[in-house]
Amino acid sequence: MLGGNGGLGPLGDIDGDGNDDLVLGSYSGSWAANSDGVSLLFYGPMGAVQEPEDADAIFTGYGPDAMWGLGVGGGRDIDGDGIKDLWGTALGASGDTKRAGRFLIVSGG
Ligand SMILES: [Ca+2]
Ligand SMILES: [Ca+2]
Repeated sequence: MLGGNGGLGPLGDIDGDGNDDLVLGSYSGSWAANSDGVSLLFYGPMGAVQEPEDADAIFTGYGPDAMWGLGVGGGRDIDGDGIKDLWGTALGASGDTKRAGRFLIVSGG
């Protein structure tokens, strides 16, 4: 089960197939490995009910207590390649002891 803490973001058409896509983030709950966090990407078209197991891509691994998935979204071409991108925050990830956090961009396509 995904935790109740996280983001939900419409992406527009991130893979260029003409169907809108969706990203769901959660930084708590069993899918999020405690507070490491997880984001699930679903390519459209989608049914009325989407299970986490149905995700087309799962993003994890930004470190213990990274809280990846707290904020997720997309729908804009951030890197200028003409394809909409996905973004997310990992507030607890920093790679150092200051825990500065990271803003991550996943290129669409
Ligand atoms: Ca799409
Ligand atoms: Ca792009």
